[in-house]
Amino acid sequence: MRKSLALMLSALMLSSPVLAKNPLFEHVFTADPAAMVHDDTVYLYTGHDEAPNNDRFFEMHDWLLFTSKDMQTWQEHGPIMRATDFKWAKGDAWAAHMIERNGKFYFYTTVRHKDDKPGFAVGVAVADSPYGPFKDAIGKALITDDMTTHTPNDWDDIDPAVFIEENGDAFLFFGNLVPKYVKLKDNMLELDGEIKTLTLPNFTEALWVHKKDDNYYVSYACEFPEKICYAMSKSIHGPWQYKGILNEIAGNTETNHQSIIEFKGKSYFIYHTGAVPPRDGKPSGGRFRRSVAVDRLYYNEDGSLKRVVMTTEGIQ
Ligand code: FUB
Repeated sequence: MRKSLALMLSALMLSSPVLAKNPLFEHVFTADPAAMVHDDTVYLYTGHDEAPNNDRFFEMHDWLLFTSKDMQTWQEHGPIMRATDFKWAKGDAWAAHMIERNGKFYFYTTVRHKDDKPGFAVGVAVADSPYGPFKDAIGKALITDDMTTHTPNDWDDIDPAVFIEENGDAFLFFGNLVPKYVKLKDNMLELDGEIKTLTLPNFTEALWVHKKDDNYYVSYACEFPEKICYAMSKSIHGPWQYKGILNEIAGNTETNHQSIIEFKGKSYFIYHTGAVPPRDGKPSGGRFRRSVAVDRLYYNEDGSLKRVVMTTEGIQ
């Protein structure tokens, strides 16, 4: 029943395909890309900026899904979930991460918790299909602000990113100003041990962990306005060797947030900018009206990363 609903949803494509260029989409504001490769398809989950202008703060209620089989045409599927689908959450559908394990799709995401556990929290939703329907997997937050005390800020436990080792060990990375990680139990729904910190220069937020050959990479938003920096290691537990800037300030927004994927033999860097120009009297992009973009990512022979060249043309 659930599977057929998912198939119906995937068949219900909201519009004709969007051809690639940067930013990818102009009819809707998208931020905090969380890309996943599954079954020859790129699933691009994004936050959804709905602020009426650029002079207040984020207004984000739900997460959107776009898919592509060639990185050049994108199909829009609409919202997969609202922040308030977590009954314990007040709202604020901030950055998320999707990962598949044993045929189930786990959506780890940032939301603002209700006042019994004030501050930002990490929740986890689960579905049998990457299209959903997603439901809160544990009926409570996985991480709450009171579980870490490294900063006085109530937004220091945001931006989850999950990495699964080849031996099946899964780790949840997250944090603002202080980067943290914790092992997950095999069920992906419980913490397995203490929350540890990483040492990463100029760390702000937006952790993303990936591995290529025998190198582990952690990339993250650094400084403010945010660039993307990265570090490398031979182990998921570090030590992490800082390698410098991977992507410069992305333009017309102080935040940045990246996904790194490998798809059909090529590597891609997916990020957001504030680069949508004013159109037909509609407000332009900016700090609270961001838009996702994609460019190629290239490795040097020693495994280090070449700095990303941001383009207007996107993936051709
Ligand atoms: O989109 C809201 C917040 O802005 C995200 O959680 C951060 O990564 C930054 O992009």
